[in-house]
Amino acid sequence: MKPVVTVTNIFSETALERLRQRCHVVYNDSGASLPVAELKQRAAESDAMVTYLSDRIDSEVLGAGNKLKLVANYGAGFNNIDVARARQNQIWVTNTPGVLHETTADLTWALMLGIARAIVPADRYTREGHFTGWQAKLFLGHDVYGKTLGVIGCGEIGRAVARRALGFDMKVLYCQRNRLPEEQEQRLNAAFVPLEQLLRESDFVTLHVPLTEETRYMIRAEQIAMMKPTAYLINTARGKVMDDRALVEALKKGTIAGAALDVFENEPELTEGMTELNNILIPPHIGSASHATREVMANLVVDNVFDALDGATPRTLVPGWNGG
Ligand code: 8YV
Repeated sequence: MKPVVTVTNIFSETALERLRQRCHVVYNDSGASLPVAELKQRAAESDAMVTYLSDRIDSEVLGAGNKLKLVANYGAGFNNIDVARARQNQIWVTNTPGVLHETTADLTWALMLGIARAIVPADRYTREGHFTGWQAKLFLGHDVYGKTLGVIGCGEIGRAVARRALGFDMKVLYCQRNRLPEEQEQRLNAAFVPLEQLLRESDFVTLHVPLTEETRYMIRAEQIAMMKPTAYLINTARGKVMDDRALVEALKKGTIAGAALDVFENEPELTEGMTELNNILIPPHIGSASHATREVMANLVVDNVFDALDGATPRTLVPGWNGG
């Protein structure tokens, strides 16, 4: 009998084809997330599950997984999964590190440039037929080149963002729990500073921490108030790292110049007042959404599934699973 693999949301066709050669695949291609009862049912009947950030794989779901060997999350973040419980139940948990950081860094830069140069409102202005001739003060923005970039969380994605700043001749500040090795700091020309200093001195503050108990709501009204009135805040990490209501208030009052969020505190819901603001960009969580990256992510997910079905340790276990 073929092992059963549930894929809970839209997946790559080529990766699905690979899975189907060895497994019986139960595929939810509806575009909507599975309700909890269905996740439990799928956990009970599957040998492996391919899951997404929108699936809450909690102790109840994991508890139902009698023969479940692996939860393979499609994404670098895995805050949707109760990893401690999975480990207790001897269910492997994997994510997709090492393959989406460059694409997410590209999006972060698109957002920085887009918000600083008012690309979206300027585009709308032209489309709506308001462009009647060149004007010296039309959509004046702020420079990115030569400014100070503050990177909060200098893991793979944060470092890829910082590396791009070299080409923009920016001063880079970073903060995180542990300092980077000196050689990496030098290569990025980045200075390790306390959070407060980073917030006070940066023109662009960009968030790249995972969502953990330590980082939950690390950016609130108090932290936003430390930023320069001309500064921009970018979040391509996780919504709950920030208090979005405090951000909306700050943008209304002009405490900071603008923000760009690819992720939201109560995703997919938006915080009240957000869509009325002109100084915010709000794409729908597309950090890793390039054709090539999504293919590589999906194939890494399948590699992990095959590892587990072969009885080997999956190649990209999440850090917390084996105590790392
Ligand atoms: C994923 C992400 O596409 O990698 C992550 O953590 O947020 C995205 O790249 C998303 O998690 C879908 O599961």
